[in-house]
Amino acid sequence: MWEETFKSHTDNKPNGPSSISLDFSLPGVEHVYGIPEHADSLKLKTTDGGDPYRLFNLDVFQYELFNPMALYGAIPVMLSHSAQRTMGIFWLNAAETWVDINYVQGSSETPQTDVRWISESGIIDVFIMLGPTPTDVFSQYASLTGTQAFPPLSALAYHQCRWNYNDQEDVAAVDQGFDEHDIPYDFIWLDIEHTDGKRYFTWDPHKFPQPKDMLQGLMDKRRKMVTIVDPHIKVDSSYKIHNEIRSKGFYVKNKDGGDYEGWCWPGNSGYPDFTNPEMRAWWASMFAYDQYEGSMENMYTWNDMNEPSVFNGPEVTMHKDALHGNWENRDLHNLYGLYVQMATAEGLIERSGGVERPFVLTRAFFAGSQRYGAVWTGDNTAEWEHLKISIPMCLSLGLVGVSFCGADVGGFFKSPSTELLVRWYQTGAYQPFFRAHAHLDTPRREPWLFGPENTALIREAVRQRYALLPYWYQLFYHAHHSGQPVMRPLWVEYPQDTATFSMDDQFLLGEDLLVHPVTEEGGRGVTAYLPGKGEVWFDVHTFQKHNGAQNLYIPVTISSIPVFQRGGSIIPRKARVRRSSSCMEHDPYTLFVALSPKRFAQGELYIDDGHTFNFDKQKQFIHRRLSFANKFITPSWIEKIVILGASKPSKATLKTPGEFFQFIVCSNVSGFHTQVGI
Ligand code: NBV
Repeated sequence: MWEETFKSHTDNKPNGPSSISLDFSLPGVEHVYGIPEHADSLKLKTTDGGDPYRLFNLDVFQYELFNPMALYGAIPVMLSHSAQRTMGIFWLNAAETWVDINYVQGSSETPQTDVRWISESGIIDVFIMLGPTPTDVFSQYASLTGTQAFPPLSALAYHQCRWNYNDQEDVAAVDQGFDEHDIPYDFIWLDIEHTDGKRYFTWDPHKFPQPKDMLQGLMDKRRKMVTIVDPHIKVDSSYKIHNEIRSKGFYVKNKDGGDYEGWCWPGNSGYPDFTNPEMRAWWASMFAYDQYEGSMENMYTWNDMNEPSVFNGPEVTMHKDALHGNWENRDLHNLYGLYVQMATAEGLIERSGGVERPFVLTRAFFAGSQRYGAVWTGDNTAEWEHLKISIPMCLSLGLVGVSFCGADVGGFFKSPSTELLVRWYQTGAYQPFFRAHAHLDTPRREPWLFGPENTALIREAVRQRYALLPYWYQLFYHAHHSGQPVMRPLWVEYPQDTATFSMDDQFLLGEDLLVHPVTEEGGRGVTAYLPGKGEVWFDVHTFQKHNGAQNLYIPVTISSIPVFQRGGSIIPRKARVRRSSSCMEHDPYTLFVALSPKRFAQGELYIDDGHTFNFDKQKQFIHRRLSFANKFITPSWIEKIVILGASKPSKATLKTPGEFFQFIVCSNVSGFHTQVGI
């Protein structure tokens, strides 16, 4: 009587029907967040009278917005926040899970939130993170599941993707296009069509006959490539990867003990059992340069379809009674994608002898996926509402450990209007993972195809990203080190300010930059909330100063990206934007010192080689605290440094030993005096 039938398949639930559940009451709480992945507001909604939020990794075609339906990833972690305390609940269960939320009036007029967790199988294994501050919750959760992998610096730059770049000539032409239009980019991506008949780890012999020449061409310009490697493997006895997996018994099995097979891009496919450590070790070894033919050091990886997607399976995924060793898919479904990315990242590390940091993008994820790379929000649509939802979707992920998140810039399905495309670049330039992507059936949309004015607007957005890379890198260093999110809701930094608790049209990068992108069609202005009573914020473009704790109306034009720097902070930038981030490696830094009302500022500078593990293993890095203290003002300044004995014009750098980096600020920007600050 408990059987479920899908088409010709019957799930007879050999272990019988089961489910587990637990209720939580959160007195004093009116705001809960997290449990990604859902295309919904940052503050989770009451589910009273509707469906609960569902956590079950699925390949969803054209997902709907403001909906608790399941998407590609699942992180069963909820945060609650009030002016008194931040707290977290980590429901460690990878089976299909549902979460009900009810905002109620508790006893004696105290607000209360009731939460019910229900999972189909497994045990109750719950961690309560007691905070009390947001920072505490982040580090408590990081102590359980690990922190964000520290990406190579270049992965924080701009990525150019589409389904598909057709052949080597196409790749060369797009690469050239960026140079001709003076737009920097670091990675060009190849989707499934680059393979020989959707056999991953191979190349189409006609379209990509010389992959190493292509990669070398990119390397000469200090650029990189990503190729897609999906986990469904073509059942084909002339395909080495399939033969090895089959002969080693590494495929997921069906309940009768045979290899589980399903329909996907290559046709009939097997699904490697990534939960098996031996399988993962073997998969990792396939990324060795002599195994993955045509690969080189500047080639990285994209794992798609790892929910896993099974076209003819129930809800386009794996049957729940498929077997991973003794475990049914039912018990660990939401973990499959994490293990795919884990094995792939291991492969990229191993191929370099453990020296280089990997970069792997995944669509499916679970708690802990942050340790293996980046996540994107899947197949969105070229519509304004999808641009808007990218903000709460990435904020929600950041709150539960996944800082390296982004949405397809421009929208995957359909074609964006030029205005939407420009606004999407402007927003994406200030989100952690910055990649343009488009569906196979959409017209081409490289940044120079919309007339010189729009090319200039996109160029400017991308250049702003490049100039700020030192700050992005520093934020990722912290996410890696202590689990603090890179992209933050305002309440994380202003936990007492109830006005910020539901905001999700603006966000902070670290604690010092506030971004309110324009996401409205025909937008003439945005109202940004600048938090912090007694604080000041500087418009990063005009240097105009504004007081905190106010709603500020900012008139905008199509070129505006409203961004503010907190008074009291120092932000490192690089002023010379070049072809790619690695071309900027040895360029000098410019420090933007935004003074607090007390004429004080502090910040940091983090520098390492940008791509190896030496920062960790050999402690090879520079990390300096910077401070500007205006305790004493002198009208004098250092006007000139005279170097005696130099034979040609020389560059002078002021260096001092010790903890503090000393610098000179000479600026006539409003609010600053020309002065020496040490
Ligand atoms: O590999 C093709 C696409 C890819 O471009 C997209 O980013 C993924 O989310 N993939 C899904 C499969 C086809 C989707 C219709």
